[in-house]
Amino acid sequence: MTPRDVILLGVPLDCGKRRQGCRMGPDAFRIAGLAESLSELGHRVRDDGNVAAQATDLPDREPLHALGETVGWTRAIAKAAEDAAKDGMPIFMGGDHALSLGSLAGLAAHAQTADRPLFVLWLDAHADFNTPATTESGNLHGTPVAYAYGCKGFEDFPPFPAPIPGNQIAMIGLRSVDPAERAALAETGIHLTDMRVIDESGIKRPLAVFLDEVTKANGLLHVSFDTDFLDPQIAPAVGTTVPGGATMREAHLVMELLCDSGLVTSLDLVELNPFLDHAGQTAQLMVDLTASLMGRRIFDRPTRGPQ
Ligand code: 4U7
Ligand code: MN
Ligand code: MN
Ligand code: MN
Repeated sequence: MTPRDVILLGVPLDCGKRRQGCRMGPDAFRIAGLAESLSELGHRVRDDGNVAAQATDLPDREPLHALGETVGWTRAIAKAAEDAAKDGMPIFMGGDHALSLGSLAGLAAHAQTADRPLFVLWLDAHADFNTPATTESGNLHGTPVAYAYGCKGFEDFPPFPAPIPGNQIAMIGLRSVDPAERAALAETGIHLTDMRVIDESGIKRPLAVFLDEVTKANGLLHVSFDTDFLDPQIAPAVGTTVPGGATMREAHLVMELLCDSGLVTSLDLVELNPFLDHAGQTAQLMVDLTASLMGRRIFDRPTRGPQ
């Protein structure tokens, strides 16, 4: 893999749901050696420290959990994301998945300036396609894709710079989708790969189809990696575990195919809750998978796509 300018951004955001602990994520990723693993692969790595929350005077509103705080984070992260994307490949070390309200907004603004379409690969057990109007839990970590797609209901948030069309979004790993999300997704053209498809025909094909579209459109590709994409048996440090997730081998293959494609321009690592981890096992696994995405391999093989 061609050496990249990697910019690590810690985002100790924990307000996207009620259960606390994800704010310890950035330090867990650091302690598990993310920067060192990427440097060893030949990348130029810069750790910009942690993004700071931005204050807002927006009042909270039932049933939404921590609306004001989440909107503040969204502004701060969007600014940091847009700036970092100019300099290289940002990796956002979360933090829960509300982080992506900000990373997607900043990257969409960057893509607009760069005059390239932004594609999003959502690796997650969940669709995160609720809106502040449809969410039953009130947890805003379940909403970032709806925000990026341009759904109604986000009036308290900064307007999304350039909403992302459904055919530029792919979700892989789905196994917990709320009824309102299912209804809303049906109209969108978002590429949906649930665990049944993966069980019946493997994880490679849906990914390859999507990556071909990114290539054809000369798109930017943001990968949003929710730790709960993985099966809880290998990744226990997650608040919202759903059984039946991606195996080590499936996840590893996804990372290797993404690496071969040479298409990934930014990455979220989210929903790791170190408070629930067993001796750093999940943090280490996320770091190892990121290293595979960034070029670590067993043997060199001929690769496909631009490098
Ligand atoms: B995550 C949920 F109801 N859909 O909205 C909700 F099942 O970032 C879960 O993917 C959201 O972990 C999960 O609260 C958000 C629920
Ligand atoms: Mn999830
Ligand atoms: Mn998620
Ligand atoms: Mn979760």
